[in-house]
Amino acid sequence: MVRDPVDNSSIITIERHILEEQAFHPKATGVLTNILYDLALAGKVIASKTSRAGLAEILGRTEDINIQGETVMKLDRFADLTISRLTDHTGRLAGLASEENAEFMPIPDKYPMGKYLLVFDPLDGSSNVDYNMPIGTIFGIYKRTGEDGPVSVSEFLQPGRKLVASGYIAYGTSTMFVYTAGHGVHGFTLDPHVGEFLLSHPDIKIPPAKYFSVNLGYQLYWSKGVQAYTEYLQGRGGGIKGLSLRYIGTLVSDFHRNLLAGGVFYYPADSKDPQLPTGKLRLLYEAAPLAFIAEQAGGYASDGLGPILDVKPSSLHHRTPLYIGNKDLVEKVEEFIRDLDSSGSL
Ligand code: AHM
Repeated sequence: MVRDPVDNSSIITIERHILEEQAFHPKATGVLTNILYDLALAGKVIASKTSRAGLAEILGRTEDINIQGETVMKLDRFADLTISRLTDHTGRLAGLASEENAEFMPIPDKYPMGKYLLVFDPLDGSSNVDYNMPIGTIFGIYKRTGEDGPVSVSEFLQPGRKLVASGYIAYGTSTMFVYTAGHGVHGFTLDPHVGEFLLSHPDIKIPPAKYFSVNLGYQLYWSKGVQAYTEYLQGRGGGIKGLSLRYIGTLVSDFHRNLLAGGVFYYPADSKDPQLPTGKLRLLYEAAPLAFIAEQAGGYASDGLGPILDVKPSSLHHRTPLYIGNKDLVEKVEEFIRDLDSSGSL
C-alpha cells in the first residue's frame, strides 16, 4: 500500500493525547487537562529561552538568595515567573508552590480560584546552565483538600500517593514533556518547526538496568549501607554484573536517561553538610513527582526505608534521600540500609 504523503493521522499531539486520557475519567471536567496544556505551553516558552540563553544575556546570577540558600540564576527566575503567570489566572488552581520561593503563592484575589494545587521546580539543575548542560522542570498536581476559601499550607503537605498527575520537561538536545495522570507514562518531543509536542514515547516502561547515577564524589560521607550498595552496583561481590556510571547532576536528565535506558539514580543522606543530614533533594518539588512517574513506568522510588510516595512532607521544603529507578535495584538499597545501618537511619 502506498502511504498518503499528507496523511497526518498517525501524528499525535500532546493536546489530542491529553484529551484522550481524559476519557479514562468519566467525571472529568477538563480542568486537569487544561492545566497540563498550560504546563506544556510553559515548557515551550522556557525552552525557547534556554536555547537562546547566551544570546539573550540571561546567563549569570541575580543578586537574590533563594530559600535553599543558593544564588538564584536569572533563568530560574524566568522559569518560575513563566509557570506562575501562565497558570495563576485560569481559575484552575487554588495555589502554587515553587522550589524557588519560601512560601506558597495563593491565587491573587482578582482571579477565580480552582480546585487544584501545583507544585514545581521551575529549573532543575540550574547550576548546569552556565555550561550548556541539560536542565529541566518538574511538576506535580494535587487536588486541594479544603473545599472553599483561602488555601492553607497544610493542603500542600500531601504524600505523593495523592498526586493526580506529575511530569517533567527535559531541555536537552531536544525538549521533551513527560507526564503521567495515573495511566502510564507518556513522552512527547517538541517539534520546533511545528511548535508542538508530538507523542514520541508512548507508555514508557523502564527496561532492565544499564546505568547507575550518583555523585561518587560524596562517597566518603555515605553510610555503610549506601557504600556497600554502591559496590554491589559496581559488580563487586558478584551479585550482579557491574553497571555503567552516568551522572549529569541534573535530576531530570539523569532520571530521564535511566527511565529510557534502565538504571537507578540516587542522592543519599550524607554527612557532608550537617545542615542537610537528609540529603539535598526536595520531596514535594522533585522526589514525589518523579516517584509517581517511576511507579507508573514499572519502577520504584524509595527514601531508603520505604516508598517515597508514602512520605508526608513536614514542610514545603522538606528534603529527602532519594533512590529511584528499576524496582529490583531500589528494593536492594532498602535491604542494604536495613542490614548495615543501625536503626535504618536516613
Ligand atoms: P538545584 O535545584 O539547585 O538545581 O539542585 C538540584 C540538583 C539536582 O538536579 C541534581 O540531581 C543535584 O542537584 C546534583 O547535586 P550535586 O551537585 O550535589 O551532585
